[in-house]
Amino acid sequence: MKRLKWSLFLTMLLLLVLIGCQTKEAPTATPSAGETPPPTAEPTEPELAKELHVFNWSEYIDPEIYADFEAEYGVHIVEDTFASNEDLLAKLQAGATGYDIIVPSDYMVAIMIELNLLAELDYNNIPNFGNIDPKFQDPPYDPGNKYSVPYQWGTTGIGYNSDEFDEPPESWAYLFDPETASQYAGQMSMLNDEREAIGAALKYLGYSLNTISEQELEEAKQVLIQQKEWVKTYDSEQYEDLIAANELLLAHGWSGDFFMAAEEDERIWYVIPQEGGVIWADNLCIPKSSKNQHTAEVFVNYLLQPEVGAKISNFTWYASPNKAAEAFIDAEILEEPAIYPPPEVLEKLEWIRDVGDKLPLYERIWTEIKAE
Ligand code: N2P
Repeated sequence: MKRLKWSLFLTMLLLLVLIGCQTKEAPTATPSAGETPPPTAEPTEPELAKELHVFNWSEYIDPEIYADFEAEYGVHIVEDTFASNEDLLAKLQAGATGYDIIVPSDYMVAIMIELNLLAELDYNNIPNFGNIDPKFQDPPYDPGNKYSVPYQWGTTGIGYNSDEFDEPPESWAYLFDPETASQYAGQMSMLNDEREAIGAALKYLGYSLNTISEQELEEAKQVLIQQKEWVKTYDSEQYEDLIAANELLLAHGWSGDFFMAAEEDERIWYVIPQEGGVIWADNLCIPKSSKNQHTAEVFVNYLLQPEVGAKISNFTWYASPNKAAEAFIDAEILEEPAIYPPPEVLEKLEWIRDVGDKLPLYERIWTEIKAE
């Protein structure tokens, strides 16, 4: 009898435990029922933040990825956008603390490391880092990838309305040479970006876009001031739409933005000037001020899955540093030489570098150009 009572008690206890389990919220760190778990290893720490704040360039991720991540992990993503590395830095330096993920370019990663603004990454939470092409690992701007994971890479050149050109505008002269550029007066735009705009003028003059020569920078300044007469707008976020709207014929801009717009309007195309342009890589970083470093790392690891990496490039039309993603990236993108340039073109491209204590020279020139 005693034994019967005891086993009845145990059965009740078991039932209670089972009921308790069912009413408890589904754990957020595991895929929901019915979904196939991602193929690669998952970080194991349990507690995830409810919300993650991403500070990104505009139109730089397929919004479905945020929704998919939320469905799988229960973490809602809030995105805010910036238009230049300098804007991003200014925001952080002004004390913006709410961001968990930011996307600075190469040279800006170096500056932010120097300024102690970035958190060191815990790679135990980012096992998918191994998917990154070794060519993009251990970059000079962040040796050992202590603070940054490459996100997308691309080039800076000239986008145009191909209906209006017999030949592609394959030279910076289309933007700067008085005889050529004046034909497009009021129909061209320049990136609203200090290093990019000054860099383009330096390239046109045959100089390095990282020059620290005051003489060369002064020449670049004169070229940009003269060009103001023909420039309709300095813009980094909608130049491709302005071509589509027939407001611009030429725009200084980033490769993928034009190709993305070309999906809707096939007149739009992009060319890397023969004098050479800029090659850049944007990176996922976690500001030191983030209170959700673990969740941010889980998100970075999520983005590094092959299919997710491909989904990013299939949306942005930028090249991926994720080697494992290539199997899922559209052939149209992988085979486009203006997105994945051949070696002889790559050779002519230059990275923007941190110019250290010469930066105020660039800043002063940019302010003077804009103030003219
Ligand atoms: C995306 C802008 C790409 C960022 N719209 C260039 N670093």
